[in-house]
Parts: sequence; structure tokens; C-alpha cells
Amino acid sequence: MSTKEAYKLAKERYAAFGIDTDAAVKKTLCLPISLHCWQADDVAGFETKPEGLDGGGIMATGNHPGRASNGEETRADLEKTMSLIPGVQRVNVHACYSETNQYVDRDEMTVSGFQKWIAWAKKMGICLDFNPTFFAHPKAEDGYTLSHPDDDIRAFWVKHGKAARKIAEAMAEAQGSPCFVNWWTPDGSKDIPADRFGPRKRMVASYDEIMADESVDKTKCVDFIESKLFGIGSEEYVVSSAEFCSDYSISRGMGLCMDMGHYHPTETIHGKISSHLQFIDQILLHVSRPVRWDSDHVVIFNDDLKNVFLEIQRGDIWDRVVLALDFFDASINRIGAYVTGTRAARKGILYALLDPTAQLQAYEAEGKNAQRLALMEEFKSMPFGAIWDHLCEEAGVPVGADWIAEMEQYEKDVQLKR
Ligand code: RNT
Ligand code: ZN
Repeated sequence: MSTKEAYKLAKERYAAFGIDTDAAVKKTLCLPISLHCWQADDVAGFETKPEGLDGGGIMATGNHPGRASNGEETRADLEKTMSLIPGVQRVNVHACYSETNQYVDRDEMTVSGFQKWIAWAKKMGICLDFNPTFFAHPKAEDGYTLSHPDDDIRAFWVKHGKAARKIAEAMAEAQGSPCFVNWWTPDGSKDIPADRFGPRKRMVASYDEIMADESVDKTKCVDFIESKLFGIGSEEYVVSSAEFCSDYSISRGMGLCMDMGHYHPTETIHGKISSHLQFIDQILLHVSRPVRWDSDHVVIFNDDLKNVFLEIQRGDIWDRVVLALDFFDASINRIGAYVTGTRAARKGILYALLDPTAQLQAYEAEGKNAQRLALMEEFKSMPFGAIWDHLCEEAGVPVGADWIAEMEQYEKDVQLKR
């Protein structure tokens, strides 16, 4: 049966429940997903650094051949990736992906280091997002940045933060729409700290200083703060914990970033979204997949993912959630990782938009909870795959597993020759 015929039959099945599959497909394709540039090179970045000035990236495990090692290769990989994924995409750039001929330290960065990214985004017809980089730097090696006890080091990172907002504002101006900026710091301690209060107090002071720069237009540079439970080397104490970040964002009118991997190993995030959005305007989602810990595995179409998007659908809050990806696997072909993860996220959106929300909520209002549960369960075996295939065909990207051959070809022609 052709994709078209399968779609026709599936469409009728959904229509019987009052669901317009054409509208769901259209909306799914319009919602932007921000692709993280750091899957291409294992979060290494490519600042021009003097010899010996390194601090390593965030840990990506694996050494599959073909890693991108500069801007050209990263952008080429992103282009290949984007040709295999349906829907509107953005690209999320970290400050450590600046490209300059001479070394520019983090506190001196300007938009000039990102002109190649901006020009490329324009060519691709996409928008960019941005992140200050508070890691992979000698001044971050002892585990503290914006909450550092040393005034000079803290001032250095505050300056980096201010520079980052200006860069984001310039990106927004170049693309004629907002640039979403995510603030994540690794600050914390491996073992029981003697002082948890002091670093948090300094963290607040630093963020307040950075955000006080009123010359930056907040409609262009839109800021989110990301929490975390623990990291490697910060197992016992993380300054920007979940409570810290939600309290900060509520008290300062800033966005909150929720990374699906940043909670207790058995904790999921979907139930939290409707709480935060009573008090916070917008949430940035870092769609990720923890496996026993914050392992940043490639996103797959699993229950955690579906539940997050179902919450957005059932709360009718699509316009208040910004979608970005955050995973990195260096043990498999990196285009394969990108495409699998991003297609899964897009599938999650479509799956949620095909939910019989109105009927479920009507049952609930009438106290018909057996019917509610039954319908939720029956919908799990609706012909979703036929709608997804149709969506890919409409978007002009490979249907089903057809993209795997393209990944293999690219690996052979490009990645293995690096
Ligand atoms: C780290 C955070 C953060 C980073 C990126 C590279 O645990 O999730 O979002 O992954 O900024
Ligand atoms: Zn994240």
C-alpha cells in the first residue's frame, strides 16, 4: 500500500473521533525545534585557543569516527541532518563555537565570532539560539563560575554573561526574530560543601548583574535558566538546583529551562510543566533522555517524550513552550544520532496533536473515568505511523527508514574522510 493510501485510511480512523489529521500535520511541521550544534563535535567547541588553554568539554562518551572539528564541518553535518528531518528547525549555538582568527577570551567575545553562523543561518532560512559557555575553560576548572568565591573570577564570568546577551541580541536582529538564550552553569561540589548558602547568594548576585543590562532588548534576547540535580564532579551539590532556578525565574520574570535528564533518576518532568506555567511565562524544554543518570542519550519516541508533549497539548500551551534538544552520543554515527533524536521529538509533537483531548476532557468533566482511561489506551494503537509517513512525504524528507541509506552514504563520502 502506498503512503497516500495508508494515510487516507488512517485519516478516516482519526476523523471518526473528530480529529483533523491534515491540521495536526500542518501544525506539527510549523513548530520550531532547536537543534543543538554540539552533537556534531561532542561538545568540544572550536575557539581559537593558545596552546595549553583547555578545560575539556562536557563529557560525551564514545569515539565513533567522523567527528566534526570546525565550523565548516559542523555546518555541513547540520545541513545533511536537516535534510533528513521534517519541519521547521532552528540551530542552537554555544559561545565556545565562536570562530575568530585570534584568541578571544570568553569575557571579550562579540558577535563578530559568530558572523559565519549568522550568514549560514540566513542562507538556510533558519533562526539561531544561543548559550553562554561556563565550562571548558581554565577559570571553570575548580567547579565554580558565576558563584565563584574569588571576586575576579566571578567578575570574569559575569562579563562573559553580559557579552553573551549582546551576541544573542545581535543574532535576533539579524534574523528578525527572538534568540532564545539558555543559562546553564556547572557550579557545584563533588562532596558535602561546608557552605551551600554562600555560592547560591553569589549566583543570584551574578545573574542579577548580568540581567541588569538594560541596553539589551528582552524581546530579542529571551533568557531561560536551567537547573540540574547533579553532574560528574558535582554529585553532592549543584548551586543552580531545581528550586534555585524556579525561584529565580519566578522572582525575576525570567524563563525556566527544564532538561529531561536533570531530575532524580525515576522522576519525570511532564507533571511539573502545568505547575511552573502558572507562575512563569515560558518554559524552554531541553529534550533529552537520561539512562540511569543524566547520560544525554539520543532521544527516542518513548513514554517520557510522549507524556511531555501530551501535557502541552492537553494544557493547550504550545505557544508557551520553546523546544530545544540536548543530547550527545559520540559512540554512534553523529548524523544518525541527530536524525533519530530530532525525528523522535517531531513524532512526539504529532502524536500529541492527534490526541483526542476534547473527548478525554469531556469524559473527565462528566466523571466518566473508565471511558477516559479506555480511550487513552485505545489511542495507543491508532494508525499513527501512517500519519507520520505522510508528514515526512509532505515535508519532502525520506519516509520511514529510507534515511538510513543516506546517512551511510554521507558517512562514507564525508565523515570517514576527515
Ligand atoms: C548540561 C546542560 C546543558 C548542556 C549544554 C551543552 O547538563 O544540560 O544544557 O548540555 O549547554
Ligand atoms: Zn540541557
